[in-house]
Amino acid sequence: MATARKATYTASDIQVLEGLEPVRKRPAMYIGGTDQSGYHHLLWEIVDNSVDEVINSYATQVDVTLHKDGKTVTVADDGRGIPVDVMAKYKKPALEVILTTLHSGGKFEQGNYLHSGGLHGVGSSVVNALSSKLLVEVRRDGKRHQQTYARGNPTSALKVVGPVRGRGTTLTFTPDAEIFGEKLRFDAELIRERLETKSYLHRGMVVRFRDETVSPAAEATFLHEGGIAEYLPKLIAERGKALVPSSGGQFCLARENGVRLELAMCWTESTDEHVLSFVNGIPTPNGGTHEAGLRSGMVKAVRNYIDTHSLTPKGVSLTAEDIREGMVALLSTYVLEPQFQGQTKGRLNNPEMVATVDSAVRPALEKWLNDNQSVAEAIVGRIVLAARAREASRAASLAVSRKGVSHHLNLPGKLADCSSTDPRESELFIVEGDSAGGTAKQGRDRRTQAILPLRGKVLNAEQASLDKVSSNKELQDIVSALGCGIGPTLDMAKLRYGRVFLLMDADSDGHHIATLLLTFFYRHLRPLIVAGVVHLSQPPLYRIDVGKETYWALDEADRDRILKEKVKGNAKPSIMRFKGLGEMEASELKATTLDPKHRGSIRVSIANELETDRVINDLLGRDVSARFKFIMERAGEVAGEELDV
Ligand code: 0RA
Repeated sequence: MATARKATYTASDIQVLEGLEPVRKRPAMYIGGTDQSGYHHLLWEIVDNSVDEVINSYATQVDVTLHKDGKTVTVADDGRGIPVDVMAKYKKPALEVILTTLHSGGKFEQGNYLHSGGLHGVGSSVVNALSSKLLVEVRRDGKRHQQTYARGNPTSALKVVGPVRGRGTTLTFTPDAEIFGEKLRFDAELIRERLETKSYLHRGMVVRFRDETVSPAAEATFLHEGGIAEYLPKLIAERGKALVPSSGGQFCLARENGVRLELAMCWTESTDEHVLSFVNGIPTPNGGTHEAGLRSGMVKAVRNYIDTHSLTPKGVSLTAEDIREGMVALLSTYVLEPQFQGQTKGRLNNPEMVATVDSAVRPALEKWLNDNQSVAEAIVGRIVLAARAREASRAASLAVSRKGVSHHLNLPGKLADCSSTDPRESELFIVEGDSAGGTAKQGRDRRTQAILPLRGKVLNAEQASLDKVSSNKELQDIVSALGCGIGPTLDMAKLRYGRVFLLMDADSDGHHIATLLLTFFYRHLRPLIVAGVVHLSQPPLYRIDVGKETYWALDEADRDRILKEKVKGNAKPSIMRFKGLGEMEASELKATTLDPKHRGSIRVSIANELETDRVINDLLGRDVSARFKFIMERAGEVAGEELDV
C-alpha cells in the first residue's frame, strides 16, 4: 500500500466543525432517510469505523451485539481506541469532539488513515445525534474510559472507570424513536449478511455477531481467509446458476498510487451478467466508474487472448456483450478520496477509476488466461456460444417481423390441428412426408393431437445463411403452428402445444431430418427444449407376431431380444419390417407411437450447452451422419427416456 500512515495521532489533527442540530433537523441528508435503511445505516457507520481499524492493522476483530430489545446495538473492536486527550482548542477530550461535532475526525484525507466508507469521522457524530442513548467506552493506556450521551449531547463527563488490559473502542447506541418512529427494529438477518460480506472483503478479519433477540442468543463468527475468492462460489450458489466448468479465476492486484484492487470472477451458463462491487469495503450497488473499468479491461483482455491464440470463430463477430454474458465478478477497490453519488454511496463517481481499474485488470486477466489455458478455452467456448445464439435469434426475429406473421391467425394449410386449444393437453406431431402424415391423421386423437406433415428435407440451420433459415417454408410452418414466435421475441405463453414430437422414419433419411430439426430447435427455439417440450417419437422398425401376441421392436437388437425371449418351442413368429411410417396401419401407428399410454418417445434436453454447441458446430457443418450417430448413441444410453443433445 503506497499510503503513508502516521504513527501517532494528536489532538491537533482533528479538524472541525459544526454542531449537530442540522443532523437532527434533516437526518435524510446524512443517512439517506429515516426508514429501515437509514436506521441500519447508523449501525453500518459504526461498524465501518471499527472495520477501518482492522483494515489499517490496528485491530483484528469486530464484535457486534444486537440486544434483546432489538433497538440497541453494541459494536466493539480491539483497535487503538478513540483518543481521549483534551484538545487545547476546544478544551474538551478528542472523543467528545469527535462525537459531538460534524465533519470532525482525523485529517483522514491527508493520508494518515485509509478508511472504508468515505464519510467517516462524520459517522460517529451523526449516529450520536440520532440516538436517544449512546454509551462509549475507550480502552487506552491501561484505563477504561466511559461517557454517555443522549441525542448528541453528553449526559456525563468522560470518566476513567477502572483499569483495563488491552485497547479498543466499544459503542452502544439506540436509534432515536423521535427520529425513526416507534416501530423500527434492527433486522438480525440483514446484519448477519452485511457482516459476513465484510469478512469476505477483508480476509483474515474476525467478525462476530451475537443476536440476543432470540433465546438462547445466536452467535456467529465470520472469518474468511480466502477473501472474495471464497465469496464467489457462494454468490453463484445463491443465484442457482451452473458454472461453466472450471471457468473460475481470481486476480488479486496491488497497485501503487493508493489504489488497491481485488477481483474474483468466473462465467456461468446463465445469460445475465452479475457484478458485485465495493469501494473501501462498502457495497456500490449502482456500480460506477470502477465497474466500467472492470468491464472494459476484461473485454480487452479476453479479446487479446482470442486474437493471440487465433481462436476467432468463423462467421460470427464477438461483441463486448457476448464476452460479458454469464460473467460473475466480485470487485473490491480502495480509493483514497472516493466520490460517491447520493447520500447512500450507491455509485462511485471518481472519473480516474475507469482507467485505473481497466489498466490493472487487463494485463492481470490476460496473464491469468495464458497461465490457465484449459480454463481459458472453456471461457472462449462460452463466449462464442453467446455470439452464435445472439446472431441466430437476431436474424430469426428480423425475418419473422419482416413477414409480419401472426402466429395465431396464420396457421399453415397442411396443419391438421387439434380441436382443443388448451396447450396443457395439446400435442403437435411433426411428421416426415405426406403419406406418413396421412396415416398419423387417421391414427391420432383429433381432440388433443395435431399433425404437421413436412415435405422433403428441412434446411440445415447450422450451415445455411441465417436469412435463408427464416425464409424456409418448412421451418416457417413449424413456427406458425407453434404460435410462440422465435428468437428474442419468443413467448412461451403463446405456445399452442405443451408437447412437440418429431416423428420421422426409422431410417437414415429420417435420422437426418430429425437432426436438422433438432438443430433448428436448438438454435432458434431453445426455450422449448429447455422447458422439456420437444420429444423424439420412437416408431418401431419391426412388428413381431407370436401366436396371438404382438411385439414391436425399435431396431435389430430389440428384435433379436424379443425373438429370444418370446418365441418358445417351435412357435413360428411372423416378422414384419416397416420400410417407413407410411407402411404402417393407422392403428399400428396409434398403438406404438401416438397413444400416450403405449407410445415410446424420448424427451430432448440440453445436458451441457457448451458441449452441445461444439458438437453441432463440428458435426453438422460437414458430417451429418456422424452427428446423428452421436444422438443415437446417447439415446441408447438413456434407455428411451431422456435424450441429451
Ligand atoms: C481517530 C484517531 C485514532 C483512532 C480512532 C479515531 C478510532 C476510531 C474508532 C471508531 C471505532 N473504533 C475506533 N478506533 C479508533 C488514532 C488514535 C491513535 O493514534 O492512537
